[in-house]
Amino acid sequence: MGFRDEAAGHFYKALKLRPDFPEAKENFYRVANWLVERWHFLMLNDHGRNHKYQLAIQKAIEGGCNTVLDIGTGTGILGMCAKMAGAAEVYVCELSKTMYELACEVLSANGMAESIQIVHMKSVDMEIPKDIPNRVSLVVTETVDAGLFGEGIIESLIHAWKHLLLPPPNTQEWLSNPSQTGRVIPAGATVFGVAVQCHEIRRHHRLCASTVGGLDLSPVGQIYSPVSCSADAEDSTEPYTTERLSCLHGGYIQLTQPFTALDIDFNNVQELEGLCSREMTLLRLHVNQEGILDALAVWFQLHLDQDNHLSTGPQEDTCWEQAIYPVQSPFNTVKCGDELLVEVSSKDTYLRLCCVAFVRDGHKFHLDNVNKGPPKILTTNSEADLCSALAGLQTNQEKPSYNFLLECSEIALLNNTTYHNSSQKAMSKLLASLKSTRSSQETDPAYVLDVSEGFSVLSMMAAQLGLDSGEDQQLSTGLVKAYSLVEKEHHRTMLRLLAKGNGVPESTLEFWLRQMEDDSAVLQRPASRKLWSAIMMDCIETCGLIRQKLLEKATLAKCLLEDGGQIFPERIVIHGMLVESDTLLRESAVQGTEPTLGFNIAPFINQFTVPVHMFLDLSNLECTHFSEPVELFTLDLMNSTANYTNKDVKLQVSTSGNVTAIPFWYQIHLDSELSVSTFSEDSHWKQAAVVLQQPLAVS
Ligand code: 44T
Repeated sequence: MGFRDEAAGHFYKALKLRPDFPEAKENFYRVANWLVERWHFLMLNDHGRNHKYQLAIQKAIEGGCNTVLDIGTGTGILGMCAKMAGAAEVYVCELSKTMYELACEVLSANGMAESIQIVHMKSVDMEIPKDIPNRVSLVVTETVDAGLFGEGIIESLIHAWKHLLLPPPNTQEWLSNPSQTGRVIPAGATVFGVAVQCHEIRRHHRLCASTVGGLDLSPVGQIYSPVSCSADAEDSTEPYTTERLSCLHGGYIQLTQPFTALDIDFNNVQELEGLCSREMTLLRLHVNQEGILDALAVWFQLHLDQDNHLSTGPQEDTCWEQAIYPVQSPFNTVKCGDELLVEVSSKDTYLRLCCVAFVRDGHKFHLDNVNKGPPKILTTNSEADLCSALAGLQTNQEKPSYNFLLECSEIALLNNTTYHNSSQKAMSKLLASLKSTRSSQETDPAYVLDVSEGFSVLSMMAAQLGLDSGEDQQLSTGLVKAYSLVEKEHHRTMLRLLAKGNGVPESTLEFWLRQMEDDSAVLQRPASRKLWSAIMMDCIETCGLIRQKLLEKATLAKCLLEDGGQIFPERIVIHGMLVESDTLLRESAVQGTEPTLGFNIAPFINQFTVPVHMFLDLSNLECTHFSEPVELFTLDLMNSTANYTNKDVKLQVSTSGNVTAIPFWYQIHLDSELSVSTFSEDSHWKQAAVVLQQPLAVS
């Protein structure tokens, strides 16, 4: 519900009461991941970056800036740099409660609690003299994300120039008092971009297959990801995701030369204001490589001062990710010699890059802009939208066109053909076996329940299988009656459209409300003496962890199965291996015993170390393997009463070195023959890893 601090507090208490209680531990880790984002560790471990900021700050203070405000201080590091460099007055502000409290501890531990004044607020709410006594001569800040402006640096700096900073040199105010000038570190930035083809990006933002598990997907129309490049100012959606391009599975191909998208001077308030008010600029890019236009990738150079620069480029050896602006237009094959038209704008918090058209042989082809004009996107629970979509279904219009917004992970799920095709096979085997054991007079359909927590078409797939195998066509419901717990109204609409388009009668699929208070009530098919023929569960979360309460649910599900009925999957085998990975270490804790830029920070932020990493892409993790993958554990969903407390696994070490982590993933056994891995080419699941508290030397 968003009450993260409170949640963390309660889980922490629970953990204090019973340190080995696994649910409390897991929940605490999950919130700790939000409270202190993992990039804090990356940044503090990035000595190159820390050192350049330190040099720039020292130089500014030696050059006469002696009052300093650090906006978004995090652990307090830049503020402490300023104090050490000799600034007379240092103020720091931080809007996150957890980070503010952490910074207070760090300042005390470094003996600067008295000499640095810290406020828990957003810089744009600060006033003089309420929050700081006077205007300052230097603002330092690293409130930049992969897309540069996403943390609100433009708004913060406009406000700072108007209310918190001394005037810049060569202005009216300055002329009246030339000894007092203000400036900002970083002084400015240059933003670069490149158009790329990248399958890994594509499969998270657009549908790549026309059928999955035997279902024709075309009846749902266009599917879009929420990451949209619309240049509309009112649009508040995030226009980009982030990726480390150099680490993307399958790599990427540049379709253009890298180009400069924007140059911005943070010391020029008119320029900052101009950025927010001005219309977009149109860039023309020359395509020099034929390919599929999947995204624009964006990075930047941060000019701390004239001598010190930081780059977040894909070639750079840093912790930075690049901003990815996916191109979602259905027409997206570009050829050498084409010209791409890209709109660059920044009216709200975000820098937006939008591929609007390409020019080929003198003809201009517009790339569909998702958020402009019709067709309409169905994303909300708006009754009106849904009614009109369904009404469109009833009439025999030629080809009604709908747009649906799905999460990136939901799109990747639909693109996971292996998973759906295997599930279809497993289901069809079960239906065949049920049919052979049932008496011929029996007319009841097979009852199939899909308890997936997110979007799922498995119920539809089962319903369609019922039709295919049903020679007995007078049965209006087919041989399968499917129930889905899919909750979101637009998901349901999509399933209804799929049903209609795939010839599945409406009565064959039913939706159920998930009842919050009582799980057991959900699973009990009301008013029926019959039991479930199949219960389908999505056991693994996209992040790579097993769903909470999985075995409890499986136990319950088992009791509600008819004779010969089945839970899908029947079994999950957890695989893992021993590795050494510096990347994982750098993301989990401040490393080494050396103080960070001479400051004592590590012990404080490291309290938020979480030993389990989620959302990993193992196929691209830089690491040394010390063993083959081995089976660690089996969860038997058809016999969930087995005892799962502890197990030792012996494995053979293949190389000498220090084991620092154990990545793990799952083989999902749908039945005794069919299985899919969560660590495969088209997996929509990410992987996870346990990072050891101490490296383990092996030989
Ligand atoms: N992410 C970069 C770092 N704040 C962004 O609460 C870098 C992205 C990144 N406080 C991969 C790697 C990396 N007033 O604690 C945060 C935040 C705070 C403010 C007061 C304000 N106006 C603001 C704005 C932000 O500043 C801190 C840092 S901001 C984010 C840094 C390794 N992908």
